[in-house]
This record gives sequence, C-alpha cells and structure tokens, in this order.
Amino acid sequence: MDNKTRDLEVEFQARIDSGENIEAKDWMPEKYRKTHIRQISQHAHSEVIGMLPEGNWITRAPSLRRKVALLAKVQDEAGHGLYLYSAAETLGISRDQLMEQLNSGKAKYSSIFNYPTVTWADIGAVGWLVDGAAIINQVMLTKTSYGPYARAMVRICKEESFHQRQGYEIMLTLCNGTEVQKAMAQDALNRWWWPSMMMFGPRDEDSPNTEQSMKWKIKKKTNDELRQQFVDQTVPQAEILGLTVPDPDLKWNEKTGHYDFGELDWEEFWNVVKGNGLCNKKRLADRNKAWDEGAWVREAATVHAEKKANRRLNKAV
Ligand code: BYC
Repeated sequence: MDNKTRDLEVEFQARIDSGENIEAKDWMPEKYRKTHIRQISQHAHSEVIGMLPEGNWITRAPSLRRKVALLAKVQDEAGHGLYLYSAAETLGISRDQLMEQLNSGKAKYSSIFNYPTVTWADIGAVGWLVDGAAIINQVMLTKTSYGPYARAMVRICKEESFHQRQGYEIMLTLCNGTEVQKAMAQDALNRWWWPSMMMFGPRDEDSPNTEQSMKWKIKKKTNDELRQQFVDQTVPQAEILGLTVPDPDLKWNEKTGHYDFGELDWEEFWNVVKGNGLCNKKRLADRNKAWDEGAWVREAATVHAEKKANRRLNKAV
C-alpha cells in the first residue's frame, strides 16, 4: 500500500470512529465497498426470495382480512428489495449484475427462506420469528456507517414492525382457538425456532467478517449479541402465547440477566447456506420462472420510459 492510500485509510477510519456517515462519492477502501455490496445485495436478495414462501399462502389465507394483510406484507418486501438494490447500485454495481448473481445461484440470501411453509400457522411463525429476528438485526443497521444503506434501513424497519405484529397476531388467534389450532401453532414454533436463530449467522468465533465489519461500524453488534437479544425478547412472547420453545436447555440465568440456550445445529446451517436445504433448488427455480415471465413487463416499462423521455426532449426543443 502506498503512503497516499495509507493516509486516506487513516482519515477514513477517523471519520468512522467519530460517527460520521460515509456517502457514495466519498473515498472508501476497496474492501469496505466490496463488503457493502456483498451484505446489501444478500439482504436485497433475501427480501426478494422471502416473498416466495409467503406468496405461497396469499390465495389460501383464511379470511379477506388476513389475505389483505399478507398481500401488503409481501408487497412491502418487494419494496425493501428495491430500496436495497438502489443502495447497492451507489457502490458501482449494476442492477443487471445483481439480478444475474441472484438468478444464477452465485449470490447468497438468508438461509431462513429455504424452509417450507406447510401450514397457515407457518405464516404466523414467519411473521413473529423471522420478521422479529430481522428487526433486531435491522434496527442495528439503521446506524450503520454507510449513509445510503442506513437510510434505506430506517424505512424498512418501520414496515417490519407491522410485519412482526401481523405474525404475532396470527399466532395469538391460533393459540386462543381450538386445541387443533393451538397444536398447529406449537408445531410451527417447533420447526421455525432453530432456523430463525440461524438467521444471525455463525458464532462470533466462526464469523470471518465480523471483526472488520465491527471496526468499520458496518455491524454495531456481533452475531451472538443479536442472537441473545432475540432469545431474551422472544421467550416471554412465547410464554404469553402459552407455547413451549423447543429447547430443553433454555433457562433464565439470574446472574447474567439473560436466557441460556442450547447449541444450534451448525451442520444444518452450513448445509443450507451451501445450497442443500429443503427448498434451495425450488426457490431458485421459482425465482427464475418469475424473472422470465416478467420480461414483457420490464420491456414495456423501458419502452414507456424512453417514450416519455423523448416527449420531454421534443417539448424542450
Ligand atoms: N444465511 O462472517 P459472517 C429479510 C454467510 S431478513 C445465509 O457472520 P456477515 C426478510 C455470510 O454471508 C434476512 N448466509 O457474515 C425478513 C458469510 O458468507 P460470505 C436478511 C449466511 O455478513 C422477513 C458467511 O456466512 N437480512 O430479509 O458479517 C421477510 C459468514 O458469516 C447467514 C440481512 O441480510 C444466513 N443466515 O454477517 C422477508 C441483514 N449468516 O458472504 C425478508 C444484513 C451468515 O462471506 N446482513 N451467512 O460468502 C447482515 O447483517 C449480515 O450479513 C449477517 C451475516 C449477520 C447476516
């Protein structure tokens, strides 16, 4: 590294340390730029793929009210994907490149969306647990050091809290219903608890990116800190529902003021991340089908935009 780059890096770190935001046109180390493209695009892809397991239930939601709420939630997720792709584009990657990475299977997205939604209670559990976990992670990201990402997260978090509540309300209704409905809710919790815990990523000692990301304030809390926060927040909610968290080692620890919990199945986690989860192949196939079937919409929108631009140009002449 030459002296000039070294000076720029020192200055850059000083700005981060003083709590300043970094903006798109500011100088930044190449690794900072790349880490952001990686994280923001994985996040955007998660929003887009996240629509699939829930979209699966829109036509089967048990009432018009539930259908409208779920439709709105899935639509919000498409919007979140778009804010995030726009934030990633400020770092010099194109939308076409991002789409190619997702559709070809090169890009990662959250492991959680490779699990199937087999009953209506799963939609409750996804809203409650998956969106609950997402909020914990994303509230931290509203204070992340890269301005365009932090600002996108502020808007996203407002909508996520509605998502979490619609899920919890579904669970509450099922738990106050018949015995069979309550059993459905328990079954959904049993299947979604551990995958939701995995959303926070590997243990800190196995997380190659955390140390540098903390230094650059891309992350303000580690994977394990956020996971603990999720457990502490969610266990009392399960108690209100009258459901049992499927972890025999879960126990309140008076000394630490936190819940102790059992070990995650890391083999399962890495297996899903590497593409071998229950739904990885289906998600990618559905995503590519939707992309191909939407080609005419993209083409029509492009022609319309060109026409509008030409009309403006002709008026100006
Ligand atoms: N799934 O060093 P680490 C949502 C990868 S919510 C798959 O700790 P990092 C939604 C990681 O990418 C979900 N891969 O990484 C909610 C890395 O691989 P590469 C989306 C995972 O980045 C409801 C490797 O493992 N939220 O969208 O420092 C409805 C080592 O990990 C996972 C976000 O994306 C995982 N669970 O920390 C609809 C939030 N965990 O890239 C939609 C933004 C880890 O080095 N992202 N990996 O090959 C983050 O905050 C961080 O990227 C993470 C991981 C905490 C997820």
